[in-house]
Amino acid sequence: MRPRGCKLLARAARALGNAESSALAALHSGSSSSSPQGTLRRLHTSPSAAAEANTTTTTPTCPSPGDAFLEVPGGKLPFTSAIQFVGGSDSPAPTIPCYRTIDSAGQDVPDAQVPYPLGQDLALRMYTCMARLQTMDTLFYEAQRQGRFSFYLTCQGEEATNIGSAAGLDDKDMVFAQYREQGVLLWRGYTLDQFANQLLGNAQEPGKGRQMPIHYGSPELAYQTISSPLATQMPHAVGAAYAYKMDRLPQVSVAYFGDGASSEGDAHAAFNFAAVLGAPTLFVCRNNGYAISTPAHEQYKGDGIAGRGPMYGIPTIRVDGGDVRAVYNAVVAARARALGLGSGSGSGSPEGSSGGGGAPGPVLIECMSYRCGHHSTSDDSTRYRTSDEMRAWRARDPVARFRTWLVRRGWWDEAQEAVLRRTTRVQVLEALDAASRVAKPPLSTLFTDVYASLPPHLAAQSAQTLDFVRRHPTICPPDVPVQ
Ligand SMILES: Cc1ncc(C[n+]2csc(CCOP(=O)(O)OP(=O)(O)O)c2C)c(N)n1
Ligand SMILES: [Mg+2]
Repeated sequence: MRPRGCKLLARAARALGNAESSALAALHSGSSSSSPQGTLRRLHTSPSAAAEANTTTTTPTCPSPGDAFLEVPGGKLPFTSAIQFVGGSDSPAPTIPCYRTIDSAGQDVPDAQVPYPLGQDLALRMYTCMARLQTMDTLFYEAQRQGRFSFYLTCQGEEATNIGSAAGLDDKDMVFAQYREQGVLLWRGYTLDQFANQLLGNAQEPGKGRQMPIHYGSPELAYQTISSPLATQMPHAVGAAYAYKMDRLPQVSVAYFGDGASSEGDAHAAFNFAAVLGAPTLFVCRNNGYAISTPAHEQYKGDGIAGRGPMYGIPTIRVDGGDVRAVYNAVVAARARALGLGSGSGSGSPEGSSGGGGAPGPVLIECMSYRCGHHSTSDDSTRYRTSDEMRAWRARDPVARFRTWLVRRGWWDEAQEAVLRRTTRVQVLEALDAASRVAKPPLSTLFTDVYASLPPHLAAQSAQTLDFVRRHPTICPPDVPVQ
């Protein structure tokens, strides 16, 4: 633990109990000059007095055990005689560097650590999923603009973060996503029909249209339903991870969150609980530079989100979120760490321990990227950022970058690209058409599925609503059956 000045001493004094507390109080009142902790008293004197005291006070050569450290319930604190503030502009910590393995031209970064290399099959599976995700996002976005459903948001610019992280997980690891992680679902096998059904809120959608579009959820794919209020998923993820730990299950939970969500109190509570409980949660921050119109530099001081990890006692890594191989490697390594299987940075299979062992606990991964699209279909980002900035980032398209890497290896070519894009386009359009032909859930389902049987007050509300709609038939959209 590090000294944090007088405030901490005061807290420590309270924690230590009466005897030590009065001794510390004496220190601060200046009634003790013989103790080495007399140095603390000098913190409260003027600089010249302190200089004088320095010449007259003798430092004991062999301090008694109680004077070597300040022993507090949380550990041992070394003393200092200097007024030294840490952090902020007084002593900024060095910027945490960004781990990458493929450069912006799609070439291997020389000497990059790649403990979990991508074989051809895995690399191609990851790439096709990224490209399908990009095409799906583009078409769903356009369909929303045509008025076919009410809301959409893309993850353009963050495809590598979505797919690299999803591929690094075990498919049973419980995902608590924010909302811009549709690639994780796609990776796990959520079909285009399921996406389209959810977006249109039809009767085939398990949520029966009671959630906004993009609020996907799938128990079969270990993907908790999206919750609109930011960061609420983060403490839930910690709870799930703690349950895994208590049940001795070899799973982690994954909390995805944005740079904006990280300002919520829930994010801080989640970090602290996870660290203290040793809960195997992977905190995957998608730092895409914006929280709607709020740029990252107005969101936080300090070294981004990664800078917070060590303060909570959480092993942390910052990754180039546009480099899918870097994200994958970081997540596989982090998963091993979280499960107490060692440092995770050694060689080995994703499932295997890299040796060493250790206590389970959370890991924080900050993926640096850029939100290439508008926040959502309700936003126009040209109002708050320049077209030059957007153009520069779109030129760094993570999908194109990985494609170049694959082409260099002879694993992919233009003809394959054209087929993939064309078939995905057809499949997305077919899924949209099919979903549009499915009836909407009956209005009566508005009241079901919370209780096993409808309690009297909800039964009364249901009857009243249905009666009202029958008397005013135009009030309900024509494609929504009443019963
Ligand atoms: C508690 C809460 N406050 C505000 C909002 C409104 N809101 C929705 S998305 C968003 C921005 C979130 O930004 P970030 O976490 O960086 O995610 P990104 O959209 O960039 O992926 C805000 C402020 C909300 N949904 N919940
Ligand atoms: Mg953001």
